[in-house]
Amino acid sequence: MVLSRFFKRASTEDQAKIERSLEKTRRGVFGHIATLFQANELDDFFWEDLEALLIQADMGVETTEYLIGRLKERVKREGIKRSEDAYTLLKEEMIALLGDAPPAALEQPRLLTVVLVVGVNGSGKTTSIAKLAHYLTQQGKKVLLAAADTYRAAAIDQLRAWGERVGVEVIAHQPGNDPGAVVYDAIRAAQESRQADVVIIDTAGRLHTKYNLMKELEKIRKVCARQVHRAPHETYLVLDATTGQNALMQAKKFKEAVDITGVILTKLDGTAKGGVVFAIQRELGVPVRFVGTGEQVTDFAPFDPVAFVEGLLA
Ligand SMILES: Nc1nc2c(ncn2[C@@H]2O[C@H](COP(=O)(O)OP(=O)(O)O)[C@@H](O)[C@H]2O)c(=O)[nH]1
Ligand SMILES: [Mg+2]
Repeated sequence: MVLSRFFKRASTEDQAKIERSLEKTRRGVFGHIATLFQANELDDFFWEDLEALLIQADMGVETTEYLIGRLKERVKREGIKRSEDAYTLLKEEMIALLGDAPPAALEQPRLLTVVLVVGVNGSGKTTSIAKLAHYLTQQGKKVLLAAADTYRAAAIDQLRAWGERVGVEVIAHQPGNDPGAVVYDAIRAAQESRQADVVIIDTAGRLHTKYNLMKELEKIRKVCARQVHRAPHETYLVLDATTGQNALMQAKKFKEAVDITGVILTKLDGTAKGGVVFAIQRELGVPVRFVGTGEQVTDFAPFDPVAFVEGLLA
């Protein structure tokens, strides 16, 4: 595919993980899309069916209309008459929708990188933090985790358990303590005794009181910025792919409260849809940076637009 050369690709192994995790949706709604392109005239019925299927795939109305507009324009310009000839265009335009993300701050060399992770409970935040820690450890980085979800003792214990499993130290306080104080200690430890390269901060996921959430995240961000130049360098929002358009709503709310730099989209393996990725990128302008492809710690990959689209549309 022509477009693919413009993107930094994930490793072959990670590409395979992404494609494998999309089996459900490849056999589901995106399978229907592939079938639609097999032998059809590019008439009004075709475009209506395509629109309905894309919306069903969680792409959202706005993004669907944009994509169909682009396709129609190219079909006309390139004089394409049959749907099978438009299939490659569909893939190209879908990749283009995902492809213009700026380089990740996580990739840039820095003395200490601080990553703040936010998202509602159950989205896969703690699991993703463990996976990200493992991923970075594999790259030779020293990682430290900060248990700044101090509201529930179980949340601290869960992070500790993951820390042990992936061999990464967890800085934690007693339940109920100030999250800012945990972050302060974690960053200090990273800079001084532990000499870590990356600190990843787990936060509470309560969304029902936006004001409190905003205040708490703002405080954590201030603690980060005071200790490390321009920290947090990344603020990742964790979204559950199986919640579809609801994930998009959550993302909008979080974006109002905090400056999100990227999305970790979990449970790709559990969705029969997957189109929400396009809506997140287009409607929020926030790139998907990593995806969760299963429950194991290695079921995690940097997002790869080409592998993603190839996984949806075989
Ligand atoms: N299948 C699947 N399950 C996941 C994935 N990521 C997280 N989970 C599961 O989602 C549930 C909630 O995860 P957790 O990390 O505790 O969510 P948190 O409340 O946001 O911290 C757990 O049962 C995880 O095993 C994923 O990529 N795929
Ligand atoms: Mg958690």
